[in-house]
Amino acid sequence: MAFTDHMNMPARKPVTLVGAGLVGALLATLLAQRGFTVEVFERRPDPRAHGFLGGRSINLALAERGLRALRQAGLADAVLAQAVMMRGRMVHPLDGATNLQRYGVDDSEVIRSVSRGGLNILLLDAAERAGAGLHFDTTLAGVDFTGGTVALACNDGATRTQAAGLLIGCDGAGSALRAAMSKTANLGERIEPLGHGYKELEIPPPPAGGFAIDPHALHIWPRGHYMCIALPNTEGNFTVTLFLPNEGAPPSFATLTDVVAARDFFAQQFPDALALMPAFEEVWSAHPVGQLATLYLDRWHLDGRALLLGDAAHAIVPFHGQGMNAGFEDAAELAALLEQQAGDPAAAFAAFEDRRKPNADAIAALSLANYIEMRDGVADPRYLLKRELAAALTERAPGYFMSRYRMVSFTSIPYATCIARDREQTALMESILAGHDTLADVDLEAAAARVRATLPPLPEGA
Ligand code: FAD
Ligand code: E1W
Repeated sequence: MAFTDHMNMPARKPVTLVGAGLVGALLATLLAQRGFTVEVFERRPDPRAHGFLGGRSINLALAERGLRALRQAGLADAVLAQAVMMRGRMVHPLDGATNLQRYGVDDSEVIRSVSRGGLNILLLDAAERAGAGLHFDTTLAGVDFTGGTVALACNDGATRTQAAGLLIGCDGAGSALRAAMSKTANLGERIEPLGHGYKELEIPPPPAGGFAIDPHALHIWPRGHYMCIALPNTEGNFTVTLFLPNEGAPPSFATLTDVVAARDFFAQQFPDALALMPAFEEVWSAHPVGQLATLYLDRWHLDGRALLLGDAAHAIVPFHGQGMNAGFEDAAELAALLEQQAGDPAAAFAAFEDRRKPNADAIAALSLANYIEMRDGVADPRYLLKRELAAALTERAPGYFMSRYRMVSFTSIPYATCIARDREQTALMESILAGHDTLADVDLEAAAARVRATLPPLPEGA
């Protein structure tokens, strides 16, 4: 039961948050800003004191959904000040003839490259300013759901037990809270490995300064069953990521048995990128191969006791650059629900799962599909024709036609709605293109009129 009488506010249970990564630090900020008591426990040392130890991708693409959540915390401008704008994808075919494909209609529709470490530090500072208590070098080791306590292991080897508040897990794909919850209830956990891994490399700034390649693009080297991408950093370097099958016919990580084979592979397939990586051997040898998988759960919460969000609830493959964005959307939604239903966390958790789960499933599917689309590079003529028509309809029927990429990246239309809307638009485009091999003999004004007559206006969030 929710009370609105402020003199009789229901006691707000203190929040015990596990994980001070990107999602945990933002959620801590949003909750503390709303007056919640928040204690955060993070396994790693404080990156502000020890230098950032983050693994995985060094740079991340931030899109509208993530930015919107940051705006709610009052942090958007500070983040944008340390981000690099990316206008589109720069495709690098093997013959070296690059071309920039714009993401949006103009520079209001761009994504941003941000440093994971820098963003984490900014968010930790914000959480502390808002009043959250941050405890580093502290690992969640177990939960007693009956007694309502958590076991915390400190780096010095000591373990302490303390009362668990409202337990919220932002502890990533390998979530310890999820493991603890699974001992009490069946969460329906399913992990689907992609079978492909990734290796992070680097293009440093040229000796004369500046950037070695266009800084205002996400670079993609599509090669069929695998690809490289590069995201710019404010310091002039690029984080390059190779995505490649783990096993099987060459090339795969299994067949790149040593750094000589790796250089050989790059010389054959990514000669322009290799030419910009003077320390290729060192970097290749220093960085492990990361694994990619999709995590599905049937349940994200245990009544009003514990809840998972971000990667802990729905880790996805990175090919749409939406994992952090989705996690930030989670954090904003949860903060709003907990504020509205402060006296009834079980109801807030259930509402959160109801609203977010269909959208988590949707972005998981979109991200898997985007790997195929990205690495294929040269698309078939039918696909190109559809893209051409989509561009024409975007111009002629704004408010009614928006490509799936733009809906995902530049709006807050729920991910599941993006898929449904895209299906309707695609069916209509196929009908418009029936019997045509080129746009030359398609009446584009009539096509746009048909779009406006057939489809409802774009949904809320656009
Ligand atoms: P994490 O960032 O994993 O944070 C979890 C935190 O919990 C960590 O700090 C960890 O130390 C801590 N922790 C773990 N266990 C415990 C414990 N037992 N006790 C206490 N603390 C614990 N997303 C995008 O939006 N855009 C991109 O461009 C993008 N690119 C990506 C590229 C790659 C190669 C990969 C792998 C992912 C990419 N992502 C991207 C996804 C993004 O990295 C994740 O979705 C995001 O980091 C999830 O944040 P999180 O806070 O949920 O989890
Ligand atoms: C983005 C790791 C990563 C991050 C991304 C994207 C991609 C491919 C990858 C998807 C995209 C930004 N994408 N780019 N161009 N078309 N789709 O938009 O974040 Cl691999």
